[in-house]
Amino acid sequence: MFQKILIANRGEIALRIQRACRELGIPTVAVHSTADAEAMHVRLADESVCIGPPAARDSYLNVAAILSAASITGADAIHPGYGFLSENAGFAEMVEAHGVTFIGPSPAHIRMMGDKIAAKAAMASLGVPLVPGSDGAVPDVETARAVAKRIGYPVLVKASAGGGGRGMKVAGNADGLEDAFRTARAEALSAFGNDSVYIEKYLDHPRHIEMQILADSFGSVVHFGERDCSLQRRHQKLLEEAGSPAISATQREALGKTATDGLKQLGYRNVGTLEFLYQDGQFAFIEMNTRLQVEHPVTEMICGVDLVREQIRVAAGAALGYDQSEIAFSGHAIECRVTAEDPETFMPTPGRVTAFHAPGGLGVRIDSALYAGCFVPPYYDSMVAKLIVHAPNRFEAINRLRRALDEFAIVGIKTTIPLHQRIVDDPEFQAGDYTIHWLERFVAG
Ligand code: MV4
Repeated sequence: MFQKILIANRGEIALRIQRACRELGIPTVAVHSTADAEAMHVRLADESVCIGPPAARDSYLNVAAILSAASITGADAIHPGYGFLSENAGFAEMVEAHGVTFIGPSPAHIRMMGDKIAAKAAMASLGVPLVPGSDGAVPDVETARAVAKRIGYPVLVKASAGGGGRGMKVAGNADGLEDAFRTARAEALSAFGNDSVYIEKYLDHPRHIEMQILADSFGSVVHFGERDCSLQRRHQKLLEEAGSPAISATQREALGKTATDGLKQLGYRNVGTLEFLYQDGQFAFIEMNTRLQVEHPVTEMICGVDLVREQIRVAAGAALGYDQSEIAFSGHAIECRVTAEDPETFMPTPGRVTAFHAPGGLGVRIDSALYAGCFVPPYYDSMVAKLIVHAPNRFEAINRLRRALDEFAIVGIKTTIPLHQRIVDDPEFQAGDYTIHWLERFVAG
């Protein structure tokens, strides 16, 4: 097992990783920017190192500073959390080149899945269903026209280096195709330094459903079921559920088997998530995430697994020690991402938290680095707390979520708690009747 783990992140996820380390008996090193000197992740770590000024590119993305921090503290592994350097294959390579274990997949797998065209090609070869589209990159408008004619309009032009919604353009018909193609290309080049694009049939009312996978270094791969992440606004998820209100245990089993069989053939290790669009009873793979995700707690709650502990164990060379038949799903879990934003305008609201009271009780979990008196800096992601509830079924989970939201007090800054309260009271949400477009309309209307 590792002697000391450096956590290359901040906020709630840094605390989440520290908690897993502590239960494994592994000391932790926090890194922080000057803006985070008083932050909870620094206070709770065994050691801490200041790695630079507030801007993320100078601190949490500063590879040389992070590697130096690992070296001077004697850390033998680095956990990247999510965001920042978590899906940076070059970083993972450099960590390993310094004789430190990167707690995550191999750099080659991170790189493969970061290239959305390569990821789709790999999944297709492994028998995972895709959205109809181009066979790889589309080099010019003429090819784009031929592909669109074959699959039918509307189509979506996507950046191969994109993901998370950046660099996508819809063409409703042949007249709009050239413009969509050129705009997507230009945006891809300026945003990612890579103008490679591909085309898919545009699905106009899908749900976003993702499968959680875990693999060890010996070819054992299991899944922990799906999460429904359809409730998002401008590609920022607000609420996630496990399981999805839209799919049956039989569908879960089938999709899980497809995903685990595929990743076993790929030789993948550590955690990963396969993202699917689900529409009209069909699943289509779109992307794979090679990191621990923000919404991992809903999976932990229904499976009774500590995914961070599992990540650390398999990175240290341990075998899973269990198989799919031993993973049972129990009840329903829902997560609300509470952000420091105005609940109507979504403008960030950094500032001093003057009082903080977290809800508690049966089936309630709070993952947050806030404390009374802390300062929410303006430099980073605005998520300040995750409220996760677990109950025997979805109806009880929603009831518990309403109760927990009513108890939650964050004073001094505006947060999105009032928006979450409105969602929970909505009959369509309660019926589980929503697609990826539902929330945009809800907040507009
Ligand atoms: C799509 C799509 C419709 N059809 N692909 C957006 C984020 C990126 N991960 C993929 N995305 C989409 N791809 C096809 N062929 C609609 C979206 C999409 C979306 C997907 C998941 C969650 C929220 C979304 C919001 C807008 C668009």
